Amino acid sequence: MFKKVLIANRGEIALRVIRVCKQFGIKTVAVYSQADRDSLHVRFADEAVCIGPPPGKESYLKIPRIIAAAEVTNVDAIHPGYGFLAENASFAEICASTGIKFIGPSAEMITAMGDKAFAKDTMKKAGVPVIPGSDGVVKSAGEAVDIAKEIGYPVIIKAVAGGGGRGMRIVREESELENAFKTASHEAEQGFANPAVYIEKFVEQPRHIEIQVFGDRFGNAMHFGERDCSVQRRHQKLVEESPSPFVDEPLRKRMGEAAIKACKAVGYENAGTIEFLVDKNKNFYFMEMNTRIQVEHPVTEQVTGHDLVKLQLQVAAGERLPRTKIVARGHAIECRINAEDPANNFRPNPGTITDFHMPGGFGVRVDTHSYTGYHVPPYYDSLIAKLIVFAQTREGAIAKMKSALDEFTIEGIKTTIPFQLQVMQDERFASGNFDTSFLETFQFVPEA
Ligand code: MV4
Repeated sequence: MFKKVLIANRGEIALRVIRVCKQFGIKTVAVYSQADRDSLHVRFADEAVCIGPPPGKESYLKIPRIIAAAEVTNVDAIHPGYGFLAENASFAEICASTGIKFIGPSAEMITAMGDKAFAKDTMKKAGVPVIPGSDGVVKSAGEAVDIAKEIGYPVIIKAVAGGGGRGMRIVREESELENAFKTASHEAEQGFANPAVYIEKFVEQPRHIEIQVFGDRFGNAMHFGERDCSVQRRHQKLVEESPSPFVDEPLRKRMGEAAIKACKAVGYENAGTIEFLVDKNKNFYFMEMNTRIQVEHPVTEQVTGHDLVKLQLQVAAGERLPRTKIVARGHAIECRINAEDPANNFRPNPGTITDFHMPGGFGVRVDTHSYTGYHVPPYYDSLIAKLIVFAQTREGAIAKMKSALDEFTIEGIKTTIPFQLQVMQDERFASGNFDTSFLETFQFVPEA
């Protein structure tokens, strides 16, 4: 096992990694920006190195500073967390060439899966179902028109370098296509310095269901079941759960097998997620592979009983994946508590938390870096806590989430808690009859 690990991240995920390191007796190094001097990841790590001014671009994204911090503290590995440099292939490459183990997949893998058209093509060749569409990049508007004629409208144009909902355009008829193609390509150039786009059939009102996978360096691959992430607003997930209320045993088996096939086809190492779109007829299609540990990983941990961050360290250190059969039991739900005002278009609401009291009890978990007196900085994402509940049934989990949200006290700033409380009381959510369009029609009542 590693002797010393640097955590190239902040917030709750930095704490999550530090805690696992402590269990292994691994020394930890935190890096922090000037805005995070009073953060818990700085306090709980054995050493801490300031890497620059508050903006992410000048600190948590500054590769040379992080590598310098790793070298002066003499670590043998870096955990990137999620966001920031977690899916930056050059960072993974520089780690490797400096003799520091990047706790995640190889740089080549990050590059391959970061090219969404290449990833899709790779999965198609491996026999994983993909959405009908272009074979790779579409070079001209004329070519797009021909492909759309074949697959039928509506279609969606996606940036090869996009992902997570960025750089997409839905086209409902041929007259809109040429314009949409040009704008999409232009936006992709502006946003990702890569104008390449591809085209596929637009799946109406799909569910977003993803499979947690793991690979080791011996070519073994396994999955830990699914997470339903359909409750999202403008591609920001607000509630996640496992298992999915929509997935029955045959579908679970098919999706799990497809995810393992995907993993093995590319020789994937470490934690990954295969994102699928699932239509109302239970057809599922590969969408993207995320090459990192995800925010919502705790729901999978609660139902499978496996510590996924611990497994990341073990696999990175060269251990084999466990041979135990993964059995999911019970039901877990996570709410992402953001410092945002749900009554004002989810506007970020940084500031000082004047009172912070966490819910507790059997089956209640809070992953957070917040505390009374903590200043939520305006520079980073607005996640201030993840509330995860676990119960034997979905109904029980919803009831537990309601009371836990109700008990959660955060004063001084606006949070998404009132919104999530109303989601928990929504009839469609309770029935499990929702898709990715759920929050578009959901009515939040601020004064309720
Ligand atoms: C789609 C789609 C419908 N059809 N692709 C959004 C995130 C990115 N990973 C891909 N996304 C979508 N791709 C086809 N062919 C609908 C979405 C989509 C979506 C997907 C998952 C969760 C929420 C979503 C919200 C809007 C659109």
